[in-house]
Amino acid sequence: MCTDCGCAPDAQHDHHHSHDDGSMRTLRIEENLLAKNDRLAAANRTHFAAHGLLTLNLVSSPGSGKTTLLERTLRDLSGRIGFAVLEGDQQTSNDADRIAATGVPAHQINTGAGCHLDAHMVGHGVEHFDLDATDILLIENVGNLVCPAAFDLGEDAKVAVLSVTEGEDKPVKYPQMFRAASLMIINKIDLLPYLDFDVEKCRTYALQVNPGLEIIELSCRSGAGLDVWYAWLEKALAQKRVGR
Ligand SMILES: Nc1nc2c(ncn2[C@@H]2O[C@H](COP(=O)(O)OP(=O)(O)O)[C@@H](O)[C@H]2O)c(=O)[nH]1
Ligand SMILES: [Mg+2]
Repeated sequence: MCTDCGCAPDAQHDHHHSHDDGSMRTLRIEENLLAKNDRLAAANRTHFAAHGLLTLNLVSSPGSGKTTLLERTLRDLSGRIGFAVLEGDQQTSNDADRIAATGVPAHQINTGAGCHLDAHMVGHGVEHFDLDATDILLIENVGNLVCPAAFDLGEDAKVAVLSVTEGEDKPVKYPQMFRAASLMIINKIDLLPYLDFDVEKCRTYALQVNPGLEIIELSCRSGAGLDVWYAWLEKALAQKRVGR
């Protein structure tokens, strides 16, 4: 179990320790923590729905290109879609500064020792935005393929970003994250000629853990595939508007 955040333990871990009183107590605290988060996430979802927001939670390991993808997206689309961005990192406001440079409202949340954003942080984070002027709320989670999978923030969908420098086996090594995601973006495809990353194998692994997963290959550097990502965003926003 992750002692830092109390994220969902695996069944094997439970079994090994379920006879130990201390571990049972830890497990209960962890269940309470997740139940509390789920309640706050539900409140966020209601709040976001009242403002007609499409909310996406971007998750990945550090360095996959989440902030770069957001920068490109905002530069290309913010003329006709209202965005707001919440940035999660343990320390620094580097990413919020990068987003603010595009002219889009951005707010940084520093989690300190924490390895993920939670619904409470996000609920307060959006107090910095005019949600009536916002169509899409983008949340960049703390770089980590484990804990953010367990914490619902009230988003419509998780978008997992995997860069080709990370190896094609990550979806099967970190299945909870790729199971929780609706879309997987394979980023940095401009680097494919220099690597032995097998895109087809990556797709197969990802669909093995989540058969309904949508997959987009792109490069924030060359711009290849960005049109497909933009079309995905526009479609998700249109579906959200129909549901209003
Ligand atoms: N070659 C290449 N580098 C990229 C691409 N996207 C992002 N990067 C680089 O990857 C590094 C990490 O990007 P960043 O957006 O900070 O990742 P984050 O930690 O997921 O937010 C930076 O040096 C980016 O310039 C890409 O498509 N191709
Ligand atoms: Mg970042």
